[in-house]
Amino acid sequence: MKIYLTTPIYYVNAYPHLGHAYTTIVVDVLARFFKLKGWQVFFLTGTDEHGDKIQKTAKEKNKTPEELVDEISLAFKKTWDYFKISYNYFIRTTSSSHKKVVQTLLQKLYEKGEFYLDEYEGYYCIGCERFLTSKELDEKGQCQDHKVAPIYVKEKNYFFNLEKYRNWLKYYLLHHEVIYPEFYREEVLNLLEEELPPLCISRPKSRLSWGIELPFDRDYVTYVWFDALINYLTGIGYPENPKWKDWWIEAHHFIAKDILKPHAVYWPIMLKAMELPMYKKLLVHGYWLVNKLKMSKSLGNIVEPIEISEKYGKDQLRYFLLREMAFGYDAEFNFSNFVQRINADLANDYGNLIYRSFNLVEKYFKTIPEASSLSPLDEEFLETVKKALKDYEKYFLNFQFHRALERLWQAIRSANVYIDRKAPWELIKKGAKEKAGTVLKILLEGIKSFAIALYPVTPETSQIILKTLGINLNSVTWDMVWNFSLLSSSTTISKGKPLFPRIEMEKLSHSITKSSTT
Ligand code: ME8
Repeated sequence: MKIYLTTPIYYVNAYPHLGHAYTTIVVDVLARFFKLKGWQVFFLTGTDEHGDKIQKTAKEKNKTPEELVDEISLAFKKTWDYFKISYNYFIRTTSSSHKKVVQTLLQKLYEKGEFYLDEYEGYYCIGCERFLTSKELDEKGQCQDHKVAPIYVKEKNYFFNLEKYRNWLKYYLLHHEVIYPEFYREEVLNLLEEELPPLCISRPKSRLSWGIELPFDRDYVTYVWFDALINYLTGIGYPENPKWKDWWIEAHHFIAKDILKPHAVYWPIMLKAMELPMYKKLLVHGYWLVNKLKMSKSLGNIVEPIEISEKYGKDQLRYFLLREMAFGYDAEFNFSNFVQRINADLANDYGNLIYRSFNLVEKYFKTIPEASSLSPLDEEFLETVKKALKDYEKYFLNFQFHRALERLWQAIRSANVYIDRKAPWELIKKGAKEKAGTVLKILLEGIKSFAIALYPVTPETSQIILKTLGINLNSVTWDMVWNFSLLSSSTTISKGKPLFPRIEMEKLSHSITKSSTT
């Protein structure tokens, strides 16, 4: 089995914030999950480096566009490397390989007669890097996402007739489950009820020089979205690498709802016009909000992902992001939610289970005990864990991460109930050491299954847990979650330090910063 996973390529006009980290972490979690399941994974991320927005920011910062894009692209790469994001390739749209692909495809479309020259006037939002329709403006006539009035632009440009493909796209989306969650598909189908305005695919060099030159008219550069979307093809070696198509038909694009239209309307139509197959899925999540407003560089209410991870842990942040946001919907980021989740789920439920199980084994057995015959309560507990793991897997395959984690936590909590009901420390006091050993062996097997299942979400702590249990991460596969007689009795257990220390409320200092722009 193969899967091709992509994040958006992020604009390099500002440093990465928690919103970017969320999409990238979600894709990383899935890449790790599918690899555990033995799938071949190609994971692409990168930076979007052309366009008005970049040229404008460079000017404001007294830098050349080249200086700005090199600096911020590196900051994105460093951030993903800090989070040990398992991407296969980091694409930059200023690379010569990407420029070549864009120009080849533009030439092809031009020769097919897909572009025409026309005079255009309209309202352009630099934040969105696209013309907005009147319906997309708020009551003050401003862009709803960026809260600024779009600028009026009138110029001669090349256009692409989207309308020609509207009925094809409508039919395609109605008959294929491409967009998830479903309500975004509905949103796109609604959009397709009305005539699509032509897409302006060029910018005159006299106004914008920072872009890829149109191969058929050197007075123009390519519209940044036309350039950016093509990264998904360049990233898998299109057209030279013969394997590109095998990956392409398995393409899963992860985005937030801000860029639904370019991905669900422009991109499918571009592919159709280029006579290339459609991608497989578009997975759309909501916004991280701060006080009900979208976290964004333009609004200056951003949370720094590295800063928060340095303070509270990378796995803690990954868990929080995946557990707190219902994929598709908006979620509010605030420190009280963050601390509550970490303390309740990670420190109390999961961390305590591990610490006390390891502690009891270290104290009374030193090595992993053997299980003797299982009681109905032991069997029942293992059954609970198996069922939760089945659901966890199912929810993961449906991209419902918060549900998956919620379900797994039911099993983690029942492990805590099981240990309390069985009270192995009492059994030892009563001289029933063999029975106590069985309980602890079952618990350690359960913990092993939790650690494997959670490896995609909390890779660093899972690795520590599995190492303590004598399992080498490189040999781990998803199927091991079902095996409850996996652990070797020759493994010596040492309890180590608590993996998820409680966060004390009074120590809390929050890091919502004013602005992330350079
Ligand atoms: O749009 N909540 O780049 P971009 C959740 N270059 N996710 C968020 C977020 C928030 N508050 N803020 C940002 C672009 N994101 C184009 C994409 S792709 C061919 C070109 C994430 O830097 C989310 O993934 O504005 C969103 O779609 C993306 O960052 C936008 O990043």
